[in-house]
Amino acid sequence: MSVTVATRPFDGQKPGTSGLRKKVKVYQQPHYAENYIQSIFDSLEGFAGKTLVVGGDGRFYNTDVIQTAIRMAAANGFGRVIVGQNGLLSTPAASHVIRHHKAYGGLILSASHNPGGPDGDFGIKYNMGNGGPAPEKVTDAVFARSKVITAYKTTTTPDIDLTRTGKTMIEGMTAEVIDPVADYAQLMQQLFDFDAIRALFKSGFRMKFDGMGAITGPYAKVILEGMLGAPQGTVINGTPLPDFGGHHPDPNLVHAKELCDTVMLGSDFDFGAASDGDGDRNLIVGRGIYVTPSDSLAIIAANAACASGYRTGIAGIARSMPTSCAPDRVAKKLGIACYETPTGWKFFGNLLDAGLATVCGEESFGTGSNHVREKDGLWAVLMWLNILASTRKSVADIVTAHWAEYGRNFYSRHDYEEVESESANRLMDGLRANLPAIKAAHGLTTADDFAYDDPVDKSHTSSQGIRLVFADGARIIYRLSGTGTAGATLRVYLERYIADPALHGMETQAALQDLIALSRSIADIPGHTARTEPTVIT
Ligand code: VG1
Ligand code: CO
Repeated sequence: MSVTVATRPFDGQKPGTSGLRKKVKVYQQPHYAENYIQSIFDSLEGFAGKTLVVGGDGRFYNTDVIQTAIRMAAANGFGRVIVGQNGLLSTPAASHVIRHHKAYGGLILSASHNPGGPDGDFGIKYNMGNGGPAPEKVTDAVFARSKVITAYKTTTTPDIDLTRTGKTMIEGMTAEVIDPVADYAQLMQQLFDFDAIRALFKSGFRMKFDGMGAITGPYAKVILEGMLGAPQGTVINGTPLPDFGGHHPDPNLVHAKELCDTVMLGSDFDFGAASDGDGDRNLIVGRGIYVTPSDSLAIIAANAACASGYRTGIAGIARSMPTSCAPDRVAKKLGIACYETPTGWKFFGNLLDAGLATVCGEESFGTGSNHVREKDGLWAVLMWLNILASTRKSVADIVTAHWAEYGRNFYSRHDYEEVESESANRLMDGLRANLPAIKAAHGLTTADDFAYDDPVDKSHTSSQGIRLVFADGARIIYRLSGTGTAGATLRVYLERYIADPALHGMETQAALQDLIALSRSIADIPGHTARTEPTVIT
């Protein structure tokens, strides 16, 4: 039976960079998830009888909210819900399922790289019929609705069985449980030369893939060990666990240290990769080398034609503003455009839909293409495998040859996590107020607060990060994170371009030393945050 439940608004249901992320404890308050889901449905039109995709990264509280979402979809008039078996769907797989099954949209339950478990984080994100994150006009409407909501619709039906694939009827709506991997694996097979990659593994090539106890394990096992013939055991931490086995599922040098140490410092493996909580990020390492996500995007763009799905070339590249300018150099050489967008995958959707960009990326370990409308961790890994299989070169050789051809953009991000929100805001306000003085004092070519005009829908987005650009092209960028759930995180992005190959072997932090010192003094980071060192350096 459908019922209407009276409720009262919660404060702060404002979606951030990627959906509404809060502590699990916040989400566990009665009506909290329901209010937010109803606010989403109330902000949409014309979905009666249509299909909604629902899935998540398997973290604690995932299946509870999935059952709630299914009941609410039925009561709100959707005709069908497609849900991943056991409530699982990686973010890129969910994006593909939405597109493949021509769904109206989808709910993705994840807090991505944030830790999980009863004391961890949870999140809900709405994706549109193109498979991509809802644009700001939709997320703004959802937030506005959440402030005035008085009731939500649900049903009194029991939980459905998520453990078996098949169909169940709920109040006239079909709930269809599907294999979360099958559609996605098939898509990957269309994009990449699986025969060439199989031959690479046959020749003795060895890799490790770290699923970090999160969603990508089942996908990696089916594709790498199953379809591509990588040895059993290639995938480590491959079972999705509610608390990610205690891992912080953020694939970077700090949180994927074991993998990095094994592959980069050892001699047994040619290639290493990892993915995050919801499967949209990727880390790429080779023997003796770590590939920055910005370089990875540039290298993928330069070599995309190795893969069958991209053989005819790419139409354009898009990168988020703080991502290094390495991809711009590739775009220039290819004679195609490189778009600079604000942080967050939602800004790539229009460029991909309009065919202006084919590959996109962010410095935060996110890379992807027009095959879905999310960043895609395994896609990047398969693209690298395809490049390695076609060229039969090592990761280090590919990267150093790329630098020799284009020059090297030394790049690092310094995060100051969980600083007091007020101090972080004061720091940013201080920078904003002093931009002309900072520009004059350091002879900068640009000192501004980044704003973006979408070339497709003409929407305008402001306050996307303070940009300081030096005469030689070096950059310091300051942003506050929009995905955290405790205090504020100040992100400082540092970049310097060096053309001379004789200097490309320098250690990154050493190459950026003076910029690092300037980043701290210009913004008075110690004064505002009482921190002298960042908490995480990537
Ligand atoms: C971070 C990254 C951003 C990414 C976002 C979502 O956002 O910087 O590039 O798109 O996370 O990624 P912020 O606002 O904290 O800097 V995911 O994999 O957490 O969905
Ligand atoms: Co993610």
